[in-house]
Amino acid sequence: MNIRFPNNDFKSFEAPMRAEIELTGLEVVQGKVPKNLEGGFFRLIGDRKWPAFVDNDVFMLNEDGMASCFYFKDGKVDFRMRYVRTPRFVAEEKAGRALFGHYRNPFSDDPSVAGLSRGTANVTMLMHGGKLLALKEDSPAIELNPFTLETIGEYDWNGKVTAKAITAHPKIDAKTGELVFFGYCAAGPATRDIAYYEADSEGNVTHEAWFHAPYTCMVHDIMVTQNYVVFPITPLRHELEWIKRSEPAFKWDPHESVYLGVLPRKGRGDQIRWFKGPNQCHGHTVGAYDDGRYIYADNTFSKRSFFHFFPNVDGSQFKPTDAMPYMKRVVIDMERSDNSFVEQPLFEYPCELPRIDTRFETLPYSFATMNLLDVPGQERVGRGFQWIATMDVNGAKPSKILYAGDNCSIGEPQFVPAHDNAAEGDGYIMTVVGRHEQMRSELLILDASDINAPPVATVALPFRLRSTGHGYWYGGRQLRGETNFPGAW
Ligand code: V55
Ligand code: FE
Repeated sequence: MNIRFPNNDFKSFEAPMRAEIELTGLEVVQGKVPKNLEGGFFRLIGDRKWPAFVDNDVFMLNEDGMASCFYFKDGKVDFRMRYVRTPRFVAEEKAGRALFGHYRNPFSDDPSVAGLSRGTANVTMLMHGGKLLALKEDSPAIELNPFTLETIGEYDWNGKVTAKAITAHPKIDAKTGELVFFGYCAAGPATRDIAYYEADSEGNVTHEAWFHAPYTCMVHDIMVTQNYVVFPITPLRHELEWIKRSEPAFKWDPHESVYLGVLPRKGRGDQIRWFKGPNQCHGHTVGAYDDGRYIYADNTFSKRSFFHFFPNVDGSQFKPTDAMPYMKRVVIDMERSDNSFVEQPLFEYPCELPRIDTRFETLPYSFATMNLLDVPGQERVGRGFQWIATMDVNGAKPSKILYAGDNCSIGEPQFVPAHDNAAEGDGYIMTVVGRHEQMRSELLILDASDINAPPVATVALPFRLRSTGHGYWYGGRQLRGETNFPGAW
């Protein structure tokens, strides 16, 4: 068989790497790596090992997960990158070709893999309860060794998690160290069932609740506060009939409403309250908190789905600019009886991949970072983002924007505190820059208070890393399972 990737986005800087890498002692080409940083900056990269056997694959969501990590100790940085051995990867490796077909469509698979998990483990890497998990919202979690990135296998919290799929965006309660997580399509492909779980700071599941969404859709992220969990139901709809008819598994519905399902933390499924709002698409959560009565939940929203390859349900055309996400604050008044919510704009430019200082997850916060999609007067080239920004969601400090440079892409910023007791936003930003002309990538360590200052350190890789979504810093004590609280080491 001739191994050949189609000539679409799988080319040039974004061509699949298909190679696993172990490189100790990365070159620091500028500045100095702070000595007290001990831990790992993990990024889960999608990287297809075998070309698709179906046409028009939604390549960007359907690539094999490649776990990567920059390991920090004593001012030195090592790098490791390994495929996640999902059941799917193992089966395809044995066959020497792709066996799984279209994104989220089990009917398009080779009959030899019927019933096997379709998960690609390509979205986020979570460290909680001493376990490193590679997550993808359509399948069970996969446990990895946090130091070698070797795959241990599927993880179901000692049999306590029966949902067939687990979100890639759990939240860790910064006050209690509890893990708040869920699965949608939890009873199987395209089901309306959502399962909500909490685990204590040791990783033991302490709560489970099930309920039905108003309609089946992609539920990519959640908003979690000290007292509430908010599930965003957004009209990127998902129907079993479409899958059976070999149509796209997801379609944008321009007429359906957004529902925000609010449960008290550790509440029962029948306690869910649905707040309803106008048609738009929920992206990622920034941060969220509550004061007992009001829930403040900051998110990105676009007029329609960010994923341009998912068509409108009625076949109607849409404007590409409608897919541009903007950051907004949703305010839910739990004492209001009409089940509506209000929204306030938070930032002027289109942006995605928002993050916060994770020591403030579920708590009142100010500092946020993100990638920008567009800055007036500049053109976006290539696949990756070209800017990162820092901002104060309360407007107390001016926002800052860093341009990665011509022919460069820049990844999701990750805040790392300067030390465990540092004030909110006092520390570093780690982000990977792709230098497309040189076909190489660099890890930038920036001063979080001034991302435009010369980097604290620039760590060079002698190869390129493909653009990816999410990256997470876990300190050394977290990696060793000694704590679940985020910190510098
Ligand atoms: C997202 C990413 C996915 C996916 C569903 O960013 C949603 C959103 C890379 O895979 O399967
Ligand atoms: Fe995401």
